Amino acid sequence: SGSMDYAEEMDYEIVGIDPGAGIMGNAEQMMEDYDLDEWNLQSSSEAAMISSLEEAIENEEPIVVTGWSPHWKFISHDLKYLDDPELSFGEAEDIHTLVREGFQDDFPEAYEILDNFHWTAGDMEEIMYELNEGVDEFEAAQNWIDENEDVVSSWTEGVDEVDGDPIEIVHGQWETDLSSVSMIALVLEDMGYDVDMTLVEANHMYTAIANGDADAMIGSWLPGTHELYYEQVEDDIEDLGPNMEGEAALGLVVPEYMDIDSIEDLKD
Ligand code: PBE
Repeated sequence: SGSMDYAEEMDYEIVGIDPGAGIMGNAEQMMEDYDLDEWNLQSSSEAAMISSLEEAIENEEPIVVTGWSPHWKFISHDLKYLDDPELSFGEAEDIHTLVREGFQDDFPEAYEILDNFHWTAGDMEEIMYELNEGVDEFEAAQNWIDENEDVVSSWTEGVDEVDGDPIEIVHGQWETDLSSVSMIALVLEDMGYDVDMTLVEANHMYTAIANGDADAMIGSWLPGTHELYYEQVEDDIEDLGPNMEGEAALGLVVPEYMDIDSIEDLKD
């Protein structure tokens, strides 16, 4: 069959990202759910996944990657998610803001801003798109802030400025996180905070906040992607709820020109 040819052309390889990412756990579950015994999930990084994807597109070759939204790859390329009838990758998700216990007492103004912080996938993609164009993350984030003063002031209105208080935000290496964290760091710095952004592995974002080593994270993908990480620290953190609602998604992503529509089609 056609999909069998694809499988051989792809060496039965699904191109993943960093091993600690939640989506890699979903992808392993997916391989069990669909009995894809012959397939391998190749771990790499977001950057390596993107270059494999772009190389395949260049040559109109088949490729299957672990992909997610919001992400600029859907703006720059004609891509589709494969249907996932077993819901191995879950359904549409929210992205939550989490803070450490005691953060509100120590930094009430920052707490209020983070509690108010709420935006859309379209907003995040505006920053991501510029990152992809080679714009520095802080410049891209500042451009978004300048164009969305009304949104930003709805988070900061009535909140007092502070004088250099230090805040540490932990984040993952994905461009999704880089875009949002650069933006919120600039907003908090404009309010007088001294913000430190620390890049860590996905599970360490959660433990850092639970043990008080870090103050906040704004990239908690729930209820599915980070479920295991979240459950382990749930009682030791404060969840400020979604900063983006129902617009985050993940799954297997392929170029539009591929003649398959469902993960089940990889099985043949
Ligand atoms: N992601 C992007 C991350 C969360 C944000 C979907 C690649 C993951 O843990 O899988």
